[in-house]
Amino acid sequence: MAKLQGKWRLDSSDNFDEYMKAVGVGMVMRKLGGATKPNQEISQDGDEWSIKTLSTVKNTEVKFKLGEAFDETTADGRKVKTTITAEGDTKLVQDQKGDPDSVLTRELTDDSTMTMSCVAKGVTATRVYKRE
Ligand code: DKA
Repeated sequence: MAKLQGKWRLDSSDNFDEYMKAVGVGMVMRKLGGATKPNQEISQDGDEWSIKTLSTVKNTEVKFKLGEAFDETTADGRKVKTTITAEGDTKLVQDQKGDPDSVLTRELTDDSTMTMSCVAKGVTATRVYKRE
């Protein structure tokens, strides 16, 4: 059982507007994206994983097996080819190939904290989630 499983709520966010600009999100969506505090629900059933992200902007869900590429549509509508891998039982790395490429990393930094980094075009946003 991966330790990242469970329900998380955004607690703080740094440089997310710059990240959204880097991936091409327009101004109106950036305002909405910057204001909302998403919930994430991470679950695992055997080798089937799911990450649901619920926010006032859009609800998304990715269902995947570790290491197997799948088609993802991001909350802002980009179509990307995504592969998610685990590092130990405390880190998930979501590698999105698209225009542009981006990597979203979720890491358990203590029992009640998941730190997410969003990287594209050399720009990094850091988003801290707390366990609900
Ligand atoms: C998160 O889940 C952020 C994931 C990146 C989303 C891409 C841009 C969304 C624009 C509304 O905390």
